[in-house]
Amino acid sequence: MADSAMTLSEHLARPQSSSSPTHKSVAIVIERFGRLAVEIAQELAHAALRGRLGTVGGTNFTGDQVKKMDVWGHEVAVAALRETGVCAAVVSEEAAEPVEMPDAVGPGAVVVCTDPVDGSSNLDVNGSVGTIFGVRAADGKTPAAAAALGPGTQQLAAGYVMYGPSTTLVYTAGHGTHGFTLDRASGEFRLTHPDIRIPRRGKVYGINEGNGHTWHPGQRAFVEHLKAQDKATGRPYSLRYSGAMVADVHRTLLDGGLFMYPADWSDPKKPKAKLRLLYEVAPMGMVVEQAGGRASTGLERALDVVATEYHQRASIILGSPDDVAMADEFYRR
Ligand code: AFP
Repeated sequence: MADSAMTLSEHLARPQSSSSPTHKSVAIVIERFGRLAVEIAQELAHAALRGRLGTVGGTNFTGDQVKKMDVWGHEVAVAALRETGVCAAVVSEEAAEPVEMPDAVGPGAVVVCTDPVDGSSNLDVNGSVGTIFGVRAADGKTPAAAAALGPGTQQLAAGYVMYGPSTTLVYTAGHGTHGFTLDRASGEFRLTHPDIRIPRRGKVYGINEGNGHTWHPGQRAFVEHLKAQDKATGRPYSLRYSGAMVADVHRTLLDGGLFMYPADWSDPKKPKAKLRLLYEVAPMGMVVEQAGGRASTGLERALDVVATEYHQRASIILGSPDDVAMADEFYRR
């Protein structure tokens, strides 16, 4: 990486970006996520030394075990977004109700949906975790968070940070998907992956196959198809799964293939998804689409799923466009 590579702040200030108040707010929020990521990366690196691993005891309102880093991540993320002065509400994985920020009003105000520390079951084993965010325009109504409800197509921007061997920030504001790597010496994110284009087809699929018995028949048949041997069509695909959506989506974005978390169809009248629509499925769907990929639930485009609740769940099949199209075909059979 050249030291001269563009910084995240420079990239966000490019002249081709719109100069409307809302777009300025989007740039402020993404830039703030960059600075927050430096803080989170530092804390993750020292969590074992500072007694920050493990659970706080008990589960959150969605029934997940709450890790100490989840709580800490939520608090620093909310404080950081409040400080921007442009964020009117935050929908966070760790709070049952959105956090309203009435001081941020005006034409450029935005609403942010985030999972500050996603994949937290990886924390205690020093695996990769991430931060995911989606940004929407506040519509001036009260409560401001209600602007987060609606389809994912309403997102102005989305992105994630991956805390792995290096800290990587990937974002889209609707003009392609761009990746930055943290230069730890200067604390700056520098552009290392400009205008990411996902391969049309991949050779890898990522899914929690232990849940196979609960899947929709089309999903089961599709995974069997990926595992079948056929040299001409590049099968079998290899399986890679980390347990942290950010790490699995990042690999898929760069190398192609699929990341999938299908719903549990044990009761076909009430399919139950696991991942959260507002701060997992919709942001990642936008990032992948802006890189030329596709994101589907198997039954519809993921970005068309309308959120009616803040912590709504949705299934996801995202990745290389030809691979996702093939998955959709299996669901239609
Ligand atoms: P946690 O933050 O509770 O670890 O959940 C992570 C996650 O929402 C997503 O990042 C992973 O892809 C997915 O769950 C992993 O779920 P399984 O452990 O059920 O495979």
